[in-house]
Amino acid sequence: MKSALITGITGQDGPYLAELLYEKGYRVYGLIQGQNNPKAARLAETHPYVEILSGNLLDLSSLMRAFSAAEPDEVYNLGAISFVAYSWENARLTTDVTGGGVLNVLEALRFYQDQTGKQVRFYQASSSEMFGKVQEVPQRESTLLWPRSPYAVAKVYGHHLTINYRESYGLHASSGILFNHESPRRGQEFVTRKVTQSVARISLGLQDRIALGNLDAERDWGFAGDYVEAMWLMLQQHEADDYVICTGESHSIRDLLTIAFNEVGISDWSHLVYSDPKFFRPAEVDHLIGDASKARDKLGWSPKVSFEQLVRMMVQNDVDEQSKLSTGTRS
Ligand code: NAP
Ligand code: G4F
Repeated sequence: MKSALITGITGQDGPYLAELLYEKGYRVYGLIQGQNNPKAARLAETHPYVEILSGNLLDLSSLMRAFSAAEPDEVYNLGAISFVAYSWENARLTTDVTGGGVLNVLEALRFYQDQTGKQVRFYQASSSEMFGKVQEVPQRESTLLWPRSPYAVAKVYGHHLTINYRESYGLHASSGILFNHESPRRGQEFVTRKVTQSVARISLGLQDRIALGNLDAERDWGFAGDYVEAMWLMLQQHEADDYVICTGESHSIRDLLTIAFNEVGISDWSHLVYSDPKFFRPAEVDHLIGDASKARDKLGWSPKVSFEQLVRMMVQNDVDEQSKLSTGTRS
C-alpha cells in the first residue's frame, strides 16, 4: 500500500486529492496546523480515512516528524497562504509560509531519504500567478515569470527551489503550474465563490448587492476536482518535470456574473453589483490564459468540467447551502 502525505489538507484542493488517492488505495496523511484547528474535526467527519498529523510549514522539525510518521512514497505540498490580496498586507508571513515552507518540506524530504534510503516523490503547488504581467499569450512552461504580488514572488521562489533540488540532488520533484481552479469547496474570499454565494443569497432575499473590485480581470478557470488528477499523474511519471495545468479558455469577472445570475433567473445584474475601491489590488494580473499541451501530450490529462458547468455547480451548491442556513437546518 502506497502512502501519501498532503500539506494543506484543510484547503480546497487537499480533500479532493485525498479522495482521489484513497480511491486508488493509498494510505493518506494530512498535515494540520494549530493547536485546536476547528477544520480538523470537520475533516475527521467528512474524510475519516485521512490520518491527521500536527505540523506547520514554518516548523522544520514538525515536518521531519510528519515524514517519520507517514513514511510517504509521495508528498504533495499544497499548504500555503494562498489569497493574493492578503499577501500585500502580510508580506513577511506569506513569504515565509508560501516560499520558505517549500524549503522546509524539501529539506525534511531530503533528510528522510538520507535516513531511510527510500525514494520519495514530491509535488509543488506552483501557480499561474507567477506569470503576472504576462510576457507571452498563452502562458506555457517556458514563459518568462513576472510576479505581481508578494504571494506570486513567494511562489516563484518555491518553483525555482523545486527545480533546483531536482537538479542538485536528483529528487523526483515536480511543479504543477496550476491556473485558477474552483469548486463548491472554494474559500469565500476568492472571487468565484464570493460571487456564487452572493448570487445565491440575493436570489433568496438574504442580500441586496455585491461589492467587487476589478470586473475586467480575466482568468483561465477550471474545476479543482479535475486538477488534482493532474497532480497525481505528474508523480506517476518516470521523470519529474513541470507542467502547466489549465483549460485554455479565459473569462472575465463579468462573464462569471452573467452565468451565475442567469442560473437563478436574473438576466440584468447591473443594479446588483457595485464597485468598492478596497477590492482593487496594488498591482493587478489582468489576463491569464494557459496552454496545457505538454500535460495533454505527456500525462494524457485534459479538463472535463467547462467554465459554465463549474459556475452553475457552484451556484446550485450555494443556493442549497444558503437555503438550509436561512431555515436553520445545518448541511
Ligand atoms: P487553500 O484553500 O488556501 O488552502 C491552503 C492550505 O494551506 C490550508 O489547508 C491551510 O491550512 C494550509 N496552510 C496555511 N498556512 C500553513 C502553515 N503555516 N502550515 C501548514 N499549513 C498551512 O488553497 P487551495 O486553493 O487548496 O490551493 C492549494 C495550493 O495550490 C496552494 O499552495 C495554492 O497557493 C496553490 N494554487 C492554488 C490555485 C487555485 O486556483 N486554487 C492555483 C494555483 C496554485 P488552514 O486551513 O489551517 O489555514
Ligand atoms: O479569485 P481571486 O482572488 O484569485 P487570484 O488572485 O487569481 O488567485 C487565485 O488563483 C491563483 C492562480 O492564478 C492562485 F495561485 C491563488 O492562490 C488563488 O487561488 O481573484 C481573481 C480576480 C483578480 O483579478 C481580482 O482582482 O478577481 C478580481 N476581483 C475583482 N473583485 C476580485 C474581487 N477578487 C476577489 N477575491 N474579491 C473581489 O471582490
